[in-house]
Amino acid sequence: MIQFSKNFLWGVAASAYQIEGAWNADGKGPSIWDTFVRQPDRVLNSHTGDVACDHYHHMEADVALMAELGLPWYSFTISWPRVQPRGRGALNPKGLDFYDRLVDTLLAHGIRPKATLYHWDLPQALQDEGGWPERSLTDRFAEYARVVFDKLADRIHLWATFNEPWVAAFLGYGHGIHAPGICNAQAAYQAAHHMLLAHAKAVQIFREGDYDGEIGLILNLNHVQPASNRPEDLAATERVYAETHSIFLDPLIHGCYPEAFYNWLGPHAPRRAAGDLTQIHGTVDYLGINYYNTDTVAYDISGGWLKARLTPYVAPGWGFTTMGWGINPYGLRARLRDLQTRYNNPKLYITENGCALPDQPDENGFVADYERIAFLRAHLCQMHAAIEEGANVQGYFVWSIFDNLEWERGYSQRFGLVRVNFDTLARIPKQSAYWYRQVIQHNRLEC
Ligand code: PNW
Repeated sequence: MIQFSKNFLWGVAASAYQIEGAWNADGKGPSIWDTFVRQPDRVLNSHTGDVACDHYHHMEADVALMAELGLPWYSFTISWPRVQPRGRGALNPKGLDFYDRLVDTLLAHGIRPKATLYHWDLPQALQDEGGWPERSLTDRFAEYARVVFDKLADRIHLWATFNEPWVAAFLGYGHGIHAPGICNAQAAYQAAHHMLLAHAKAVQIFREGDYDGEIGLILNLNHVQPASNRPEDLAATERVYAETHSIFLDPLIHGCYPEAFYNWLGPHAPRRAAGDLTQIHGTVDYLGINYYNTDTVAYDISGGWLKARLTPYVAPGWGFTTMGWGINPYGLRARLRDLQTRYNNPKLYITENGCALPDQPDENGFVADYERIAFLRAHLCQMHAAIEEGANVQGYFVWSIFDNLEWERGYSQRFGLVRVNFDTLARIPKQSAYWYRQVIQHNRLEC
């Protein structure tokens, strides 16, 4: 039996583009995802987020359902083009009002809000100016952050600037898998650097504005392990670690850049202005960690600019999720221990953890997802073991409350604790939702 501390935060997470729908309602401007999903063959089955779960129009009922499921915290993200349709200047009062009502509805149901400013849906108008490789976007982001803080920070006290800047920069600008679909290594590193700088500017506004609460950054830190002890495999693993961890964590926490890695990258390394580092250093009150899977890394001369080949690692007795990701609960513990030793034991929240599985609904649409329960239980047990070993983890959020649009994979992946029928938009809690309610209620579980 493992027991969590009295103040441990329990919640669920979702993101704007993946659930809201209402893509052009009430004055919302287009985002790079609205553009991307309309281009041929970018998204599986040409699925779009035009409707998604239509959370925008079901918000009140959705919050009532969260309350029924006993959820103390809800982590959502704000769509920049809903608030500021062109990414600068004029605000869209109806867009801001949606988040205002969401926060009030959550609080009225006794659910605490956690908000993220950027989960990949950049206003298209800013992409037309060059997108994240353009340094001027850092000031646009800071302006947007101030607007949102002014409206909502009286009631939201837990903030994140960016969700997974690695994904936004590298899948968006480096590999072209996500919007805006650009393949340019230098652009990706430049975008990542600008996201860090934009983060720092927003945090400065938050701190100087004397808003009450914590602000941090969310990173996807999957576990990576070398395929062997051969020096070339160790070096390849270190490069993957550098791209996913060090380029963000070294400046944020140690106040330095991973220079050896940037030298190795040569022309792909980002341009940095004097003073950027000072501005970025020390700008997280906490780190959000999204953990899903583990990869084994081998040196491979054909392995892209990192010269690395990643193979999913599956822990003994486990298998793959429908994403093709290897399940490895021990990887979560290893990640947390690594942050403890390499990055001064920062305050952490697990801001996403969960799995996409081949859910089989019965004739009533009910899913008895015991595999998802096993996945979540095992990860909670490993997280708890890391806490016992000294990792400073203060909360945990399941990805996700609802089945939703899994980006380039469309609706083919089901991550929810609640099943969504995308024809009728009916929501039906799965077995895992009831299991999670019990865990939260008792604040403990059997490992
Ligand atoms: C995260 N990768 O995405 C996101 O924050 C969510 O929006 C998403 O639905 C969830 O995880 C499940 O995929 C990731 O390629 C996407 O390493 C891709 C990667 C990692 C995280």
